[in-house]
Amino acid sequence: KLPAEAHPLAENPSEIASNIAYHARYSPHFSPIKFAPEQAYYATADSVRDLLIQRWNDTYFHFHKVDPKQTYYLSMEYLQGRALINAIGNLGVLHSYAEALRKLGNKLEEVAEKEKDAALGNGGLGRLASCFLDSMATLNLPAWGYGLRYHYGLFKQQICGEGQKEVAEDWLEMLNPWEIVRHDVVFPVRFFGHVEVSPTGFRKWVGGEVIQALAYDVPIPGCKTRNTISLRLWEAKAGSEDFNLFQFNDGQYESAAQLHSKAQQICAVLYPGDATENGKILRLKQQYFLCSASLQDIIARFKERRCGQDQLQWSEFPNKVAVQMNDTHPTLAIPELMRILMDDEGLGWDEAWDITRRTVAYTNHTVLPEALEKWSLAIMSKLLPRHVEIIEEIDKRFMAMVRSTRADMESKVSSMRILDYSNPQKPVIRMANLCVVSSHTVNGVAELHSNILKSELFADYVSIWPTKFQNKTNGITSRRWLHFCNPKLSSIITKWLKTDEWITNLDLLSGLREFADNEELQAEWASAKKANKCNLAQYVSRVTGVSINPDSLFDIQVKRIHEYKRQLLNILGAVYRYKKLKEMSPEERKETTPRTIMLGGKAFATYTNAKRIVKLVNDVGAVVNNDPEVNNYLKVVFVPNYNVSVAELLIPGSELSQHISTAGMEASGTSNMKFALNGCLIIGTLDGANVEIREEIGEENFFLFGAKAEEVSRLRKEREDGLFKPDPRFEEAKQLIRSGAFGGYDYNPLLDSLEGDTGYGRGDYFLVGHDFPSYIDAQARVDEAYKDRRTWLKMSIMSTAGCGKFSSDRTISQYAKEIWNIEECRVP
Ligand code: 26R
Repeated sequence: KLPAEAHPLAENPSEIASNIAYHARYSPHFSPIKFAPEQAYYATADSVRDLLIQRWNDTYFHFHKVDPKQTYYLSMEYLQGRALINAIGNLGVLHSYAEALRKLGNKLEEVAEKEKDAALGNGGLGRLASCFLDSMATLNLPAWGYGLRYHYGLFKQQICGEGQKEVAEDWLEMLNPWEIVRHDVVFPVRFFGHVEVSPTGFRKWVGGEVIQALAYDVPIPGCKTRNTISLRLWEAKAGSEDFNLFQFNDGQYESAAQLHSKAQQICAVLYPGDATENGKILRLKQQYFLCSASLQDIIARFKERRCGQDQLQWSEFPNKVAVQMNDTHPTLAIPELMRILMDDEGLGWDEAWDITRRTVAYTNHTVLPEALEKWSLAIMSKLLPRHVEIIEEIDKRFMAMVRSTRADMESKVSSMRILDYSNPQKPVIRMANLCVVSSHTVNGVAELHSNILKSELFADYVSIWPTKFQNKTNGITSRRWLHFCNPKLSSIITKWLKTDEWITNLDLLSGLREFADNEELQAEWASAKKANKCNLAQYVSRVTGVSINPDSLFDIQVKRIHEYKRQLLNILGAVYRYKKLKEMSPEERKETTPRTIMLGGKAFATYTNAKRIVKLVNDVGAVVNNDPEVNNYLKVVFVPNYNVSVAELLIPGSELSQHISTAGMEASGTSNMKFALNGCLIIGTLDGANVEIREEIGEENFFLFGAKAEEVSRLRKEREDGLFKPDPRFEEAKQLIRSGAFGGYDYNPLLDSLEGDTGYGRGDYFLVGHDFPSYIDAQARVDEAYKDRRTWLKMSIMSTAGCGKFSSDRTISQYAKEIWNIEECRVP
């Protein structure tokens, strides 16, 4: 029975309950027969949206009135996950909503679980963008995100006999209650066509196909503030005038709606496969679509806020607008801004260039050569002929500048310039070079990574622009990644710190240090962890059928599957542990520390070795978990379909997590921060942000192993020269897999990638063989430490206590001050 009336801005439990009931009745998405969790979810989300809309509009109008300098974060990816708990939590009405739903006969957690993850991203880069939005809103910064409204986000991962299977996931299938379509915000975006030159020498891009970009806004509520900012996602559309009714009535259905189907392709999927030429064109279309629509929107807003002024001061633009490019994916923002300023607004090159350079900044997220985007000049010239002219001009002027000011750098010009003619048949555009040349600031995402950028990847540019390069160590939002996902630990922290201010001032966590030895805190800490482990064990049993022992050490590695992240090192370690357990007597086994090793993560659909690793983990698990001699001491579980919501379950229940990439290769990592924040100890290499985490929490609380970044190139060389002597334990582990102990699949090609001399792959490029013995030793130290319960708990508390630095609030404050030059703009 549902109460009938409702107040739209209810904030106490009974008002909220009637508001939810109102939506169940009057904005229904289902037939009016039941009020099960699914129906309750949509009604609850609708009621939360009522709360958000006023704040959201107030924020927009406040920014409009104050007209501060505003940041626009351009990203091809956002990994938002679920929105419900986050929204009511940030609004401070979590308990009222829980109570309201109880009144209606539902449980908030069950209702919240009905929401599908918004997975418009692949991994770290996309999740970082989402954490950043949360911090921008919470810090009351005038800032917005721009992205694309993919219909199919990241695929759903199913595990079958062959390993990973990718299945499309239609997250928009049943209405998305968190978006509002802005039918009045539409911009044309052109593709193909040609450049026309007027008699006066003016250049204009014409012809081709024009697709409309339509805005869908997602509200991003800040924590403990009314500020609610926007994530604006563009949808591609063709107009009714593009529909050829005559052809349709003539039975030519496909050609009648040709532009409609082209428009549909643009936002169909996140990261369409780019092995084919068609795939490349589509990905480039997506990138340009984001850049063009967003810049038109930004410029429209710049003009709107200046209406009444008879002469637009374009030189003011960089004082009002900061554009941050999330990796090179939105690089086309550079030539697009130049094109609009010159061709549409009539500015000269120098003025347009000055404005563009003062507006855009670039964040690099990887040094892996295969992930540095290069676009074929031929493809780009077809799709974006005017932009190619502009890029060529930037390239030409850059070379002229270097040659006139730095004659000593002549030999570097060909590798620094934007166009790469090293293969004259197939010239390419180096997007990272275009970004570095055109941005006022370039940043890396952890201390070590930024130093590698300065000393290697971008070293030559540093000598020209010594102050252009910065570091901004990544961070995570403490709201989603501790307060909401781990309410038990969160309450304990609030109790011991006697305040919940840590939620928006994470440095306060250091106050836990003085209690790290306190027996009472340790007992509470342990009981929260135990409860989270039981919760996780239930989930694992439900999705995999494997029952795991909540008293074993929960050891987790979850992230995209990639050779540099070395899931293979983890599984070889597990195989080695299995072999040793088999060799022990029953009495000896009883002395060991029982472990549950969990791995999860998606492999890119065409990445063969990554998919083999997924299969290997599953195959090892099938043997180990069913071996009655050892399965009380070791379980190996592959957790399928790792995503934001699964992470929210795994991380609070983790005790050890693995961040074991080859030193120098993981730009930062952000899950390392999430695990440590939740009191999980880290076994890891000196890579990415691990270095800084270890510094903050203390080296005695971190299980370190492996080569250092500066040793890697020498070690690779030694390996190539046949100077590497493998540890017998490494050989044993590989041999057991090669012997067929884990089923009939041929793992030789995968394992051969770890050999120096097979001619296959790059000869253990990722140094698994080199790091294996120190990894096994570090794992032995973990086993010993776990036996001493109090020391372990102390280390766990010290991990949480040391994580203040890794708040994305800190990261975003630094971007605001040191790159964007923007200030707080709080809604009164
Ligand atoms: C262009 C294409 C090949 C492509 C390359 C790389 C598409 C997407 C990526 C994703 C990369 C850039 C990424 O996610 N990098 C991760 O960024 C995180 C946030 O800064 C880091 O924590 C993480 O170390 C890094 O791998």
